[in-house]
Amino acid sequence: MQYDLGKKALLVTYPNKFSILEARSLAETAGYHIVGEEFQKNLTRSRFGVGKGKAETIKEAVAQRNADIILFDEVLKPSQQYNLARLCKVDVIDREKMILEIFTTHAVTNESRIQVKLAQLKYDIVRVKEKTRSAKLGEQPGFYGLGKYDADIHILDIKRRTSILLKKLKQEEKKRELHRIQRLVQDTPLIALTGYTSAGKTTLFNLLVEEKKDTSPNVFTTLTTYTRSLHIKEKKFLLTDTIGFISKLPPYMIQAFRSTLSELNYANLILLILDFSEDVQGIRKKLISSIKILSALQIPISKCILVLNKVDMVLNTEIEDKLSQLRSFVSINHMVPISASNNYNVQSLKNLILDESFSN
Ligand SMILES: Nc1nc2c(ncn2[C@@H]2O[C@H](COP(=O)(O)OP(=O)(O)OP(=O)(O)O)[C@@H](O)[C@H]2O)c(=O)[nH]1
Ligand SMILES: [Mg+2]
Repeated sequence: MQYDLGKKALLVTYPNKFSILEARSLAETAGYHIVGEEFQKNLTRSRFGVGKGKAETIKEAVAQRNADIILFDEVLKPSQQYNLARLCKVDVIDREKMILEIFTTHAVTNESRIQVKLAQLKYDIVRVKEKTRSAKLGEQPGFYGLGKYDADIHILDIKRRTSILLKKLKQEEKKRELHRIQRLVQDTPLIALTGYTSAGKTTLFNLLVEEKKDTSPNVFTTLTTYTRSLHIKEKKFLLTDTIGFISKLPPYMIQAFRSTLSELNYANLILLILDFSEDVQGIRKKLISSIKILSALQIPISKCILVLNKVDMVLNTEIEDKLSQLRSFVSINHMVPISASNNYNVQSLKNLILDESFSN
């Protein structure tokens, strides 16, 4: 029997473990079947993203592996995308497009669907603008057959659709605001889970509030914010699960998901979850980029408890060493190693939540 494994893709990414694992996960979550991989240190060269020699190697690999598509783990300009596609005779999808494809299939609420559409329009407008620029310069007239008039109409249309969607998004935000006001009236502290995609946020959410939301090793399993009541001893909290972070997320996408992430702004306490089973370098990278995103949202790190999840996968002898290495490069008051799937040390986390919320 034939199984549909998705399009056969050749993955082009950076030659380090962190990029490779993340790119594979992105590609698989977007539904591609990886048939080959090529690695290159620089994916931002002007003509093809890679140099001419590497572009030829990619072309050969595509033919050899019979790939239908190239997944390029970097943001490409339309001209680079076109050059590489023409050389290799297959479509090229860049990192941004891959992320958009995943968002499109995972968005389930009104709000996240609007956000995804807005991000898609943003992606399109950048490309239409570059096409008209290149057309004016007389570059690649065949490909950029779009006349100035057509392009202007296209841009106007994108702007019109954007403003309609922004109005709809405002309405959704108003609904969210109402919930917030209700919460304030009830005076219930809000705790938000945040961190990299696949760190185990939803697994911890499910454990704490006895839910059954989807969890999986794929990236971006959760695209929608959920809030549930949480009781620790006699005290009532609200717990929110949010969309995960990913490295090199273009700023406009953070912008697009701002209203979902804005839950974080209203949280009294933030549980920043990291996968403690990764090596210290990987954890450090993710921690730094999480802190960057939080500061872009004007959230002070002092509001965070660092939750080091998946400690069941770390050797006992390594735990202390890893903890002290982490302490040496970030000054966060509280770090708690836990295992959300094994319910290990989760009680310490709950005690800390109680202490923190009373001290605030
Ligand atoms: N070994 C181990 N695996 C865990 C633990 N917690 C979660 N996982 C696994 O890690 C994977 C990701 O978990 P999720 O809870 O879906 O992660 P998430 O942070 O919600 O991910 P996104 O929704 O994609 O942002 C799943 O396969 C979980 O089973 C843990 O404590 N130990
Ligand atoms: Mg999740």
